Amino acid sequence: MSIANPHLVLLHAPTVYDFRKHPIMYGPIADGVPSTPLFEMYPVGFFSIVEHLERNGIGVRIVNLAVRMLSSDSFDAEKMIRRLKTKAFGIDLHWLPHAQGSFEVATICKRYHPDVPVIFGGFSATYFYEELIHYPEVDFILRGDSAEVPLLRLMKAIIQHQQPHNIPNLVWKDSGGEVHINPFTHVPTEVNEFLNNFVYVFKSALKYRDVRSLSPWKGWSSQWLDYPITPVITCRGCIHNCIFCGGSRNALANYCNRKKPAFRSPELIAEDIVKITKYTKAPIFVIGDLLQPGEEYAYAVLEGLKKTAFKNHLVFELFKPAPEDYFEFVAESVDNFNFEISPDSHDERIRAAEGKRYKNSEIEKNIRWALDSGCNRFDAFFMIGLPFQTPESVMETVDWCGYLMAKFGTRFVPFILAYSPFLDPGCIAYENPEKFGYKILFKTLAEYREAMLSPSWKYALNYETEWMTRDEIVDCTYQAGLKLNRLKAEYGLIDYDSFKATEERIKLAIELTSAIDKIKALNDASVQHERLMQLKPELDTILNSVINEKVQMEWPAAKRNLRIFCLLKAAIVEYFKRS
Ligand code: B12
Repeated sequence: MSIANPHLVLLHAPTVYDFRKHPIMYGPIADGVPSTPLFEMYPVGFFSIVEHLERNGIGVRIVNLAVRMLSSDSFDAEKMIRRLKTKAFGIDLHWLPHAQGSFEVATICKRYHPDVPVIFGGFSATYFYEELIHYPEVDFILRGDSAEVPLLRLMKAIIQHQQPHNIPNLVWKDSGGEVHINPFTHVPTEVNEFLNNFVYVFKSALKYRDVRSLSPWKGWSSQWLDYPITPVITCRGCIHNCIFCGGSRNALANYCNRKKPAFRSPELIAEDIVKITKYTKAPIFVIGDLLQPGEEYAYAVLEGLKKTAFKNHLVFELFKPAPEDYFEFVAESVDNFNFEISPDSHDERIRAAEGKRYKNSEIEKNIRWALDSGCNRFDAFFMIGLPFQTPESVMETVDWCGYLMAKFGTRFVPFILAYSPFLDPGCIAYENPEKFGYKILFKTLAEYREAMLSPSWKYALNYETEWMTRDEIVDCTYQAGLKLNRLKAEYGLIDYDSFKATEERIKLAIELTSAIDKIKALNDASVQHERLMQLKPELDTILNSVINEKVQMEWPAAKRNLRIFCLLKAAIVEYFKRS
C-alpha cells in the first residue's frame, strides 16, 4: 500500500533553529513544564485541528521537528522538509519563544517549496499579525484561539485554487502581494464538537507511517510510553484577570476577540477523561479550574466521573481557594487525585497587585482539606518578577514554603520560578507597563527573534520591574532555587542525590552566567562567538533543567502506562472507518 501525501503538514519548530549550533544558556525558562527550553511540545490544539480536518477529508500530518532534532544529533530537519510533499505547511507561532525557530522553519519551507503556501497560527501569530504578514515567507495567518473551522475552509480554498476572501479571521496576501485582513468574527462560544483525545493523531501516524514525528515531547519510545500525561482541555479563555497572563480575560478579549470563555459541557469532560483512561494508566491533567463556571459545573463533571472506576491520577487546578466540600466531593468521585494552585507570593499585597485576591489562611485551609480528603499531592507554584516584589521578598516566599512543608509534610510540593523568558504580549501588565511598575524591553517580533539568540536568558528577558533589574531577577532566581532545594532536602521531599545534583547545576549556572557576562563585554564579535562556542558543551549539560528537576514535577503513576494496543486498535478502527 503506498503512503498518501497529506494535504497539510503541521510543523512544530524548536524555539531556536538550529539550537545544536548556537551557544545559549536558556536557564530555568522551562523548569515549570515537561519540555526543555526548546519548548518541543506542540500546541494541544493540534489534536483538534487534526481531528476536525481529517473528519472532513483533509489529510493532516504532524511533524514535530523540535522533538526529532532533540532526539538525534544527526536528524537533518532541512532534508526532511525538502522531502515532504503537501499542499500547505502550517507552522505554530503560539508561544512567543518560538519567534526565531518558527520563522527559520518557514524560511526552509519556502527554500524548497516556493509554491507551497505557509500558514501561521497560534496566540503570538495572532498578536503580531501585522508585522508577521509582511515577511515574504508567510502567506496566511489564522488569528484566534479556535482555528479548526476556518482552517478547514482555507485548506479547501487552497486545494481548489480559490481566493479566500470570505474566510473569517484570515490575514493573507494575494498573488500580487497585497495584504488582506478578513473580519475577525469566528470566536466560538461552544467547543463541544472538538474532540479531546489523541486517537486521530495516532490514526494520522499510521496513515503517514511516522510515529516518531508526532511525539509531543522527547523520548516517544521510552519516556512518553512510561509517562504519557494527557491534558483534558475544559475551556477556551478564562474568567480571571491575572495581570501577567496572555490567556487572561482581558488579554484574550483584546487580541483574540474572545469576550467570554467557552466551556466544554461537563458531561463531555467526564467522558473525555473516562475515554483516556482506556488508553493510559498515566495521570490526566484537567486544564482549567472546574470551579470557574461555578460549583454546579464542577459537581456535574465529578458526578460523571463517579460512574466509572479507574485508577489514573487526576490533577485538578485551583485558580483560587475552593470550599471544603469540594475536596470531599472530589474524594468521593475519584480514587486518586492531586491539586495545584499558584499563590505566586507569600505576600498578600503582591498577590492582590497581580490580580489574585485571596489570603494565606485560605491557602492553608485548602491544603489541609485536600490532604485530609486523601489528595496524593498538592503542588504550589511561586513566581519571581511581580509588582512590589524585591529579592528580599522572594526569599521570604521561600521561607514560607519551608513553613508549609514543615506543617503539611511531603505531600505538599512547592516550586519557585521566574516569569520567563517573556512577559506575555497582550497581558494586562504588558499593555500597561507603567501602571504596574514594568518596563518592557522588546516590542517587535524582529526583536523577539533576536532576543532568543541571546547567549544567556538574562539578555532574553523582555522586562524588568521597578523593584528588580534583569540582573536581580536572574540572581534571585538562582538564590531562591538554592534555598528551596535545601529546604526540600531538609523536609524529606527529595533525597540527597537529587539535592546535590540540583545544587551543582545551579552553581554551574551561576558560574556560566558571569562567564557569559564577561564574554559579552568583549568588543570583537568573532572572539565572542569563539569563546561562547567553547562554553557550549557545559551549557548543554544544563539544558534540561536548572533549579528544578523535571522528575519532581511528575505526578504519581505506575510504569508502562500507555496501553499501546488499545490505542492502536482504536486508531486502526478509525483508519478503516474514514480512510
Ligand atoms: C494548557 C496550557 C499549557 C499546557 C499545555 C501546552 C500545550 N501543549 O498546548 C502547559 C502547562 C504544558 C503549557 C506550557 C507553556 N505555556 Co501555556 N498555556 C496553557 C493555557 C492555560 C491553555 C491553552 C489551551 O488550553 N488551549 C486550547 C487548545 C485547544 O488550543 P491551542 O493549543 O491554543 O490551539 C489552538 C489555537 O491556538 C490555534 N493554533 C495553535 N497553533 C496553530 C498552528 C496553526 C498553523 C494554526 C492555523 C492554528 C494554530 O488553533 C488551535 C486549535 O483551535 C494557556 C492560557 C489560555 N487561557 O489560553 C497558556 C498559554 C498559551 N501558555 C503560555 C506560555 C508562555 C507557556 C510556556 C512557554 C511557559 C513556560 N515558560 O514554560 C510553556 C510552553 C510549553 C511548550 N511548548 O513546550 C502563554 C502564551 C503567551 C505567549 N504568547 O507566548 C499562555 C497564553 C498563558 C500562560 N502564560 O501560561 N501551557
